[in-house]
Amino acid sequence: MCGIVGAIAQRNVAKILLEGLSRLEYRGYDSSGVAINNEVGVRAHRAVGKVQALKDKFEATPLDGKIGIAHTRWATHGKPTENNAHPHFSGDDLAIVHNGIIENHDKLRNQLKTQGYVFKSETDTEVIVHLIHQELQSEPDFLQAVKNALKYLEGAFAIAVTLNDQNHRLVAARKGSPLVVGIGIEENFVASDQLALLHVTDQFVFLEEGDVVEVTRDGVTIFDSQDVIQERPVHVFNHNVDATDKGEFRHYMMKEIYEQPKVIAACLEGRISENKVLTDCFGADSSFLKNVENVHIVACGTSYHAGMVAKYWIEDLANLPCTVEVASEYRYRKVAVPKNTLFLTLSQSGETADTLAALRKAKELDYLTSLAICNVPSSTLVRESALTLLTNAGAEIGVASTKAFTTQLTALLITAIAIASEKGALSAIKEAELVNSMHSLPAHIDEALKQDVAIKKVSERFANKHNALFLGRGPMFPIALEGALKLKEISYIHAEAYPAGELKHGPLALVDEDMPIISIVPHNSMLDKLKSNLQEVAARGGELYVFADKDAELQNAEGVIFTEVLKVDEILEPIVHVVPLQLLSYHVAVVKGTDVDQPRNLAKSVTVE
Ligand code: HGA
Repeated sequence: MCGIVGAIAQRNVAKILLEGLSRLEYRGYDSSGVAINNEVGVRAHRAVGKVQALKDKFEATPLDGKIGIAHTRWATHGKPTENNAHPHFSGDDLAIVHNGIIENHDKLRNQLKTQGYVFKSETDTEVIVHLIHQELQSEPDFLQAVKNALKYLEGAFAIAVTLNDQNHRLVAARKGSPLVVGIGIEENFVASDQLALLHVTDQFVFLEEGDVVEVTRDGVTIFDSQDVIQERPVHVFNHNVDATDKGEFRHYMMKEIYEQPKVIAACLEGRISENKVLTDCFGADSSFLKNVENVHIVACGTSYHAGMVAKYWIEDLANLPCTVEVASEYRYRKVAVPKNTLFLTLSQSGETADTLAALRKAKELDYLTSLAICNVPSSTLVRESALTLLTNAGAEIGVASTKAFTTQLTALLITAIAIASEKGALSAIKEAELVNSMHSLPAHIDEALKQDVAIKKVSERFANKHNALFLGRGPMFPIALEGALKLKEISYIHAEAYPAGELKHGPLALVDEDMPIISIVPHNSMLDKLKSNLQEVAARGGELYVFADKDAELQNAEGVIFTEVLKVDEILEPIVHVVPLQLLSYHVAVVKGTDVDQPRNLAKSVTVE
């Protein structure tokens, strides 16, 4: 989603801002812009499309100055046009960039219009800059004028603002959208996430809800939601230099698919011994594991699919009822909370707006405790949850989530086993068996990746397809959902997933020779049932793509395009068998020539509702 970068330095900030925007590209956006202040005034460039288009403008007409703000926009209010791209201005001197949605923008726009303000864009953002301008008419202090204006805003925002006769400071604020401060040497920065600033600093302060910050070259002053000055801890980011580098790979997505053995090992590290889950991985107080009687999982998108797999594990291993719900639904309904229910959220970024809102709602309800399974230690979700299990996947840049998903599954399996064990639902022998299996996960994924070439070949058959149907049973049904989501996200093929048993209740009507049906057929107790479902498809001329192990004896079945997958313990099947589907969607997207890492209309960290 939208990305913000702001900088104040003793050197020209143009390059810093443009590099920051490039580093935010992974979040998904449709246009970008920069405003830079100097003695002459504020000048801006804005461009639709890639950041490169903005860089081209800088090439043609360089801007320079020692303070500036920059933005990648993912349009929510108003089309992705140059006119709607940020920064937005009030008068000639006051500039703003904004991430979020101002919910009462209509009302504010009408009020401002009656006071003579002329709007140049269709964005909700423009009301903020005019409100600040209006405050400046009676409040000469820039910082105070921003604080005053924020009081009128409803909704979510992170903003950075500059005023040209105040070039010694920029003002930024956050409420509902992420913002970090980067601390440099005689230069300081703000950005939507720390990745945007790793080229200039490794020291960060994470702003809290309601914070307003004044950033000068020499320091940073943070005011909390009560307008009290706060010292917040400085975190040193121990980043992996490779995180924003594609290495030998053509796309981040492929790099991240191939990182899975390594990051799953990192996710398991310190969480399991030879034959047990180490319950202190949830923090000092793991008493919830014994006391939990129900689990509510709330998440969005791919994380929601991970939650759906976990439901099978939690009910099967721990014999506890578990519900899984998308956060945007959960947050707006009346929820009945049974006694001793664990509230479990899943989010790669930990900044997903709906998931955060769901957590805040849950904290008002009578839950046992809240646990976040998340990839970003400094995220709002982690900071606001009582307990955390980090997935340790490292920075995920590709919009289509891959390694974040398989590490979430790994963390969820750890959680399910820990609960089952502490509740006495799992014998020590069974726990040892499961944990032993988990130790072989990285090696299994390595093995699964060896099918890359075969899957690439299969993908060529999808070049002219417009639809696809994924089928799965049991915990492989959410994996079918995830396979369909991956395919639609990056190749724009309309894809749906069904529990295989639902086929004849509707989707069978779609099956003809143009409809590819993709099915992962693990060698488990559902094999024979699934084989019957596949017969139903074959009988209607559907093109069947089957991913199964040798023993499933489907390699020579009529009308079947067979890809062999590894035979693994049943509990690991969802984690291992999603890999061929990730590879399939990747190669189909490459065949179709789409933008794999930044698919159209999508954003990585969904920080707006
Ligand atoms: N509402 C603003 C900013 C959108 C945003 O934050 N997207 O992530 C706009 O539409 O310009």
